[in-house]
Amino acid sequence: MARSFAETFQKYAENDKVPVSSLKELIRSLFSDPSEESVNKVCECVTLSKNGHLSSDDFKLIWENFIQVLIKPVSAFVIVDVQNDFISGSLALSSCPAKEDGAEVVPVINKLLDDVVFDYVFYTYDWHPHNHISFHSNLKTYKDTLLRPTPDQWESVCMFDRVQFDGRPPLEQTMWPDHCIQGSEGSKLHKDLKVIEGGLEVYKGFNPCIDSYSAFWDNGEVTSTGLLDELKSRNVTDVYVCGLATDICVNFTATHACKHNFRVVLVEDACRGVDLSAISETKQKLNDLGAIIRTSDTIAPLVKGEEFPMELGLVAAENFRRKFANMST
Ligand code: VGL
Ligand code: ZN
Repeated sequence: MARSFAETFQKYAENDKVPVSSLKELIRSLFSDPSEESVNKVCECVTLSKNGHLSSDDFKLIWENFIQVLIKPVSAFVIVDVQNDFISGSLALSSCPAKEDGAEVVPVINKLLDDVVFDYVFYTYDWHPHNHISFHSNLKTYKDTLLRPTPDQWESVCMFDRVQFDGRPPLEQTMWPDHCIQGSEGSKLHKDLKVIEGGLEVYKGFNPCIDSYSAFWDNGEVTSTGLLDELKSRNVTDVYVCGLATDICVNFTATHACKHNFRVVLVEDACRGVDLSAISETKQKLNDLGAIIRTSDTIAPLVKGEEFPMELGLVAAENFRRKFANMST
């Protein structure tokens, strides 16, 4: 496909205007295996439901705010919680129901860091104070804020049980073993994980009173970690998510990335999780939110803007519509 505005405009314009039917043809040619329904959807979004012909200015807007996103995406690789405690420590995934080995993500992530030029790389840390509310060992301290079970029943709560704490908002909380205590050996990244120069760090779960599975927001969606601002200020369009655990922190992080309208790719072989059915539910839900699930050997052409999956095209098109919706009236 032509990679400049002038060339593309010339190719599709008739008398200095691009017929919407030709734009549709362009859209159809961009994507691999597009359904007519998605082509129409993309077309409606970027033409703001205009019919007939697009002026050079109309087409330039589409070029700069839609086609450019596809061919020059700005990527962030978000490596979630590849910390010792989830691999060999107190919350090792190998002792969780799915019996997965968290260490297996390390060579996969390292190879991606070697082979693929992401614009930005983020390393997230689960980063709890010793008095964190998610630790079963601290339940006595927080028992008076229990809603379910009642405070007098706190001693019957077992490790991995789900309880509910009062708060704004009231929140469900799984009781975990002590893990990822700030500065401890268990909180360190796996020793073989490649830490690249210029990599950015994100800390979460540092407030003793609220857990934070997502690298964007705490579980009450009240306090931000700063990741969203870091991505926005760098004009990131595409977020690649991997790490531990697929069905918990990777799940919440990727979900928030979708909800903040990033184009999201879950790198599935660079993730390991807690529970097999929760892992497959996570993938289904992310797919429903417009994310794509890919293996690490298929990432490079996406990052380079050489392959355009329709699902990500639809997200870019919706973002276009949101940005310029007021211009159609
Ligand atoms: C996580 C449980 C508790 C995770 C963090 O990183 O997936 N899981 N805290
Ligand atoms: Zn945690």
